[in-house]
Amino acid sequence: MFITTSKLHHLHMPKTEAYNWITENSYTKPEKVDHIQQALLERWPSLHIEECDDQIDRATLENIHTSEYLNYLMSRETVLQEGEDSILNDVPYIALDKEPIAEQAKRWYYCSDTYTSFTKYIRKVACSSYNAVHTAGKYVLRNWWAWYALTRPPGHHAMPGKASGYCYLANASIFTEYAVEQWKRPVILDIDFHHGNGAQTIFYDRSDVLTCSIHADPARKFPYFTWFEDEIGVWDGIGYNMNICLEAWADEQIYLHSLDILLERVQAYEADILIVCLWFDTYQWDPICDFDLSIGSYSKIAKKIKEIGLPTLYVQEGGYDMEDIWNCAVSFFEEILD
Ligand code: Q9C
Ligand code: ZN
Repeated sequence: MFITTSKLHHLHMPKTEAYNWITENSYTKPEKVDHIQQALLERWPSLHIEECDDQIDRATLENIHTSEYLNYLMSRETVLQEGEDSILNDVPYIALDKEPIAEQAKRWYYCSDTYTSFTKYIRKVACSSYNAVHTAGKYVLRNWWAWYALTRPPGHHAMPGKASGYCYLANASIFTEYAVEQWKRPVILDIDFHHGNGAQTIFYDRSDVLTCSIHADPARKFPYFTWFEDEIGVWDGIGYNMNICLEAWADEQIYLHSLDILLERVQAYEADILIVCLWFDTYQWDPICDFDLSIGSYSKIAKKIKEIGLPTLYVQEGGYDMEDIWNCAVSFFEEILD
């Protein structure tokens, strides 16, 4: 297995986020990917790591994102100061169908929550994160069996015209669309603790991409509003979206059982490439999540995914425990590399 990383991710370091009027330190620390990279290299010293810059075709991004949103991301570099965060304290759900003229109101239009901060170099950083996914994905399209895009920021909550849940560009979805253009039949399997709502939204009316997610019940956790089990797709997409929502303290047994259900559907779909939105915020000590998986659970999850036997692109999403996150990663990839 091989890894791509986003060269520029240290340029994005939001300081704070807000939740219920409380301002906390941001959970999206750059160290988490650094630590994982270090741990994987210690375990497998000859691992090939490719660092990716921000050179990516705008047309590739525009397959998923709106042009006005991409312009907004780009203009942060001139509008924001070095080190400035633009976190919201509140999000008004009004007048959301048209870009406002006032600069200070635009963030309400281009961001849907109070945790996702725009920073000065966010365009560069998000493009470099996507480029790592794109570069890894292109190897997988050539039938390399596993590449891991160890990137930051994540992507699975990003919407065509909005940042959300620490995400700016819909990394996995942009690449999935690219794969469809290359005549592939992809599956997105999202095993982050939170629902993969970007991919569900983007591919909801389509049958040429299967989207599956196991996540915390949105009745309890982000992204809250929707993303329940009865959301199975619309029009051509009926039957091509599958959600499994779990209660708090869901343990290994419940989790593996849910994974079996999704993987059965993946197999029936006869995909030729698997895109896994991967992360370790399902870990029992994660500070913002409430599942009960242990370090050893990740080997078992990896084993099941590997048994599907498809060329697989692993895309990093969330994960906030700074003590054990690399142990979870090593446990997962030990099984993949075995
Ligand atoms: N007090 C990803 O895992 N909820 N995004 C924060 C903290 C936001 C998660 C509440 C969760 C966003 C990629
Ligand atoms: Zn998450």
